Amino acid sequence: MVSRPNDRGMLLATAGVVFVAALVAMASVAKGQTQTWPYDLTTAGEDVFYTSPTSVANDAWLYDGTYEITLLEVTVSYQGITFGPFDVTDQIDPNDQSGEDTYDGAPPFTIYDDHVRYPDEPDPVTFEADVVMYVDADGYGQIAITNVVLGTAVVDLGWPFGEVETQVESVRIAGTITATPLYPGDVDGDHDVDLSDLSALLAAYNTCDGDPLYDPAADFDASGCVDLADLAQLLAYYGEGT
Ligand SMILES: [Ca+2]
Ligand SMILES: [Ca+2]
Ligand SMILES: [Ca+2]
Repeated sequence: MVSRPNDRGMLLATAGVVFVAALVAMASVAKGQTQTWPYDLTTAGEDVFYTSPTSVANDAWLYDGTYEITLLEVTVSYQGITFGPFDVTDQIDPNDQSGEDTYDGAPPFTIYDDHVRYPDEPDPVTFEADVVMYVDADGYGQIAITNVVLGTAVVDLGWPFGEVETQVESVRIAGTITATPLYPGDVDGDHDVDLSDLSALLAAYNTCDGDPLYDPAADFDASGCVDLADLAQLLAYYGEGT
């Protein structure tokens, strides 16, 4: 007996392929309000923590998250005298200085989680710590810098000391974290993907910009037409937020 794939199965199989492309360009996905959290933390060897003063909506099923380090400063000591702060921002590996990605909701989700060591082994350590940046379940941005090790750094202190090995006394790190809630598949903007959204998309199905029934809210990838790519995205997220 030959089994024949039904139409729905075919559609979903096709949708799965198109979905990958749809994810790449979610140009007109419903978005919540972006939260931008500036942080400015200094450690003299102790663990330091940051909690954002505001929260991002925690009901989304996808988030755009970024982090950026805009300032890295160190103070050092030599023979009991403190020097600095020295701006060493330009010594951050560009790959570590900023990052952007999308994260599955609902929160919590982690934006950055790494064991930082500068410089790399086997050089003697200047700064070492576990750094975690995340959005907690309530939508607040959190940073934890723990297991801090302040080591030594060769610094040119000028006359009369010249270039000497100093002890790192404190490290200051400042920058921003941002989080934007995304509601892909939500046509009517009520933060779920249900039958109303499907109906709205189907009402605009196979229309393009200029057609009376074209609905830009259903054209998730902003391709100018409401088509299979958009339907695929809606189906991929169907039931979210309900
Ligand atoms: Ca909806
Ligand atoms: Ca709804
Ligand atoms: Ca489209």
